[in-house]
Amino acid sequence: MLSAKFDEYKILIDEYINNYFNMRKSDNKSINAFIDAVLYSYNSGGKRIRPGIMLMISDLIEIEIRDIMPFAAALEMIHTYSLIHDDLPSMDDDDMRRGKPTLHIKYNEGVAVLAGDYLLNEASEIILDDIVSSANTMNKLKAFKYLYNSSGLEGMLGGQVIDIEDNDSMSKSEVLRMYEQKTAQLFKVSCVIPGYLKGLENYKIDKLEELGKSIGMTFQLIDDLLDREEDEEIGKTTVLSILGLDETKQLIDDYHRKSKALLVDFGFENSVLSELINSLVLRSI
Ligand code: GRG
Repeated sequence: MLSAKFDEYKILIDEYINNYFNMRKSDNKSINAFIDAVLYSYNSGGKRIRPGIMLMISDLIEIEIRDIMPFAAALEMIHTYSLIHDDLPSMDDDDMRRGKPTLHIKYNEGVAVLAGDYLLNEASEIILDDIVSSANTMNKLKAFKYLYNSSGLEGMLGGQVIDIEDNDSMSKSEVLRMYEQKTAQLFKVSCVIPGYLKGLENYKIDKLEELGKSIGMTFQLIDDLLDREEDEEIGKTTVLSILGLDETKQLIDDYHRKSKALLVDFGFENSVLSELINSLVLRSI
């Protein structure tokens, strides 16, 4: 069980995003119905791990909540868009997510495609609105660039491009690279953006990036362990199918140890972030 502090972060994020989208409603019924569809997807039970980590690190290095919130919201918007598009018939073709009908099932494919586009668009607008009206412009622009680089071809989107290819013949390093792009890159964003906003030196940014990678890889490898039977049935190539159970567990252990060592480096070992990393490994959240 995570401490109540994580729930407080979740509540902050959810209030902020719901408020943001509700403010976008107008006197146009179709637009309002579309925003409700986006909110259906957003409010369908996500864990908010990525923005949660961002807020935890911000607290630890003393970033004001009002400065980090647009970035935390943008990150969760991009994550939500990726899940909506990933569920589409042309991608993973999933009817259910988080125990509820996916957006294209509840509404239709057109709404789901546009909802993903809209979330990606809004993620940049929410940050730009903040940048034009606040100080610390250069650090915020660096953070903005990092977010979009991470969600694009060199990050999540590129990982998805590789994943939808016929990937039967992938080597261990190729699958790990694909995981790093598709999953770990957004965890790097969670860790690195507070560092940019604080104006930390490059070597500390690099360490935060390593921390994000270790958390993200741990998260994805455990996801593979949990989905093992299902993936075997459909013959999906994963790290497990390439490395086998023992080596995958060893890899999880290595990444977990690495993230704990990095937490010690930063003096974050007795934090809610440390609890979160442990509970990811135990999958108790
Ligand atoms: C469509 C450009 C594009 C990319 C999609 C992230 C992704 C790429 C697809 C999602 C499918 C998937 C299994 C990704 C691996 C990462 C993962 C396990 C995502 C689910 O993250 P959680 O558990 O989701 O944090 P919740 O439901 O808690 O928000």
